[in-house]
Amino acid sequence: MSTKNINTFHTQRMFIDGCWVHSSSGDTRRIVNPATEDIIAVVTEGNEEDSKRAIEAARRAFYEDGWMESTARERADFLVRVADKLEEHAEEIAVLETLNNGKTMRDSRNDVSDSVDQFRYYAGLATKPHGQVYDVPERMQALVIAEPIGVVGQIIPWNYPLVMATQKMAPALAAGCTVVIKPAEQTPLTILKLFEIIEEVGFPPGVVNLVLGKGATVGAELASNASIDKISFTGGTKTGKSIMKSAADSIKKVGLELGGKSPNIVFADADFESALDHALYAIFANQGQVCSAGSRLLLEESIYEAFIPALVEKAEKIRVGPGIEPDTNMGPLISEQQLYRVLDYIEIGKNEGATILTGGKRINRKGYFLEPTIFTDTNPKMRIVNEEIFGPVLVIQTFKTEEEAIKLANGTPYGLAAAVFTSDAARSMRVIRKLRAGITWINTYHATFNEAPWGGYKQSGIGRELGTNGFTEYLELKQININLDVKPS
Ligand code: TXE
Repeated sequence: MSTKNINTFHTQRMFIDGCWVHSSSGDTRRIVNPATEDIIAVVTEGNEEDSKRAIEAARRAFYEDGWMESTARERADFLVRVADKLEEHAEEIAVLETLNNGKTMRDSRNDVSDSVDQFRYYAGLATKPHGQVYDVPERMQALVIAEPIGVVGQIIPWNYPLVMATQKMAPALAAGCTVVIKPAEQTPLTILKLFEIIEEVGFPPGVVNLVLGKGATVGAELASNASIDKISFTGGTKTGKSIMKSAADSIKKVGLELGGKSPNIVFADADFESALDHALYAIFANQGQVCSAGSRLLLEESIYEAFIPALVEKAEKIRVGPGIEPDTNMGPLISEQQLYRVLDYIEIGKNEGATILTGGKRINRKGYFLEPTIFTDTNPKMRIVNEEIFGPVLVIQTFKTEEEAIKLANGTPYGLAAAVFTSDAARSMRVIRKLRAGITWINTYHATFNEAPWGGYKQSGIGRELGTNGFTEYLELKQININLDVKPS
């Protein structure tokens, strides 16, 4: 929805080289509340030229203006101040997130709180010891020091507009990199608020830049421009592949957090009520628009008859409505386009011969609302079993043995997350160790912490975010070998 010069609203600008600017083209974009379909803001629509300007500013800030040589304590101070101001405006930002993205207020509040914590965590990490000292065979001393990678491009999706941005920005800035960040077209509002804070805190010009606009223009420029030293992307696997190809030309470092089709395995000996509640939370949290969503429920055959009616009954009690209303459990999908993408998958599932147990339809009201949907009678070859749907659609598979559960769980090209529900401790570890996934749970789902690394096996991505690994992703290692035998003559 890109338009020329709409005057209805004050057009929000982007932040390049320490200044709020309109795009060079004058284009604007309308931002929609997915719960009401109302236009809630108009923002400037950047393009390749604007991206190039931001990249040049970030390069100058890093190589010429001294950010490269800033001390860890200076950087930590900036990050702590961002955290404090974000916390001060937490409720206002959470409301904005819900209006722009559709998610429930509970989810938005959690996201803002995670963002605050990320700035504090990486502020702390910046000043901790980094580097190594080696004993080497000759009369030498070998040291390894860590240095910032340089100019970083970061591309953010629409499902977690603020928290995905801060989990990339905070470690990059703590490491001493400069940043050019692009939010998703649909969801720029909370990141715009974050940049007001960035401005107030007073980062030197060019250190942190925000370019708004399309993936195909702004995003593609970040991925291909040789002046970017690392590109970090969260989004769909198809887009991730194209970013990796573009990055290959300049051998820029690549971090990718992509899609998933994560299995949630429930054995017959699991605590019934807990497994039930988590199975629903795994798929319907954030409307199923979560990369780690438990979108495949793998049920041991012997509990199928008891589990399914209870699951359907609870799914039908989920209150779907605007996220801003306090008793809402599930909000709308992000856009009409995403709603139709998910509805298409529902048709595909029906045509493949799967049975809908509940849901399957758009809800008849304004906004992009969809009924919580559950499919059974599936087989591992079906597209709805293998492809990421990215909506509130659960697919059920059944198994008889532990080996069969593991085979089914590992049977897609993805490897982001997985969970096991059982009361047998040895089995839980035995199964988890065989699952090819980067984020796993035993008797819970979706619990995640800024302290631990986040990322996927197989086609779910490359590299890790969060924790200490999320920090080292923005560092280069340099070895320094010192000859100890040189003496003054
Ligand atoms: O994602 P895209 P879309 C999955 C999910 C969803 C599908 C499509 O399955 O149904 O992707 O959603 C930017 N060069 N996920 O089309 O395209 C884009 O502007 C550079 C999973 O919205 O991946 C946005 O900022 N950048 C996921 C970001 O990429 C490009 C979250 C994500 O958009 C680009 C979102 C290009 N050529 C979708 N094209 C997750 N892993 O959480 C687009 N972009």
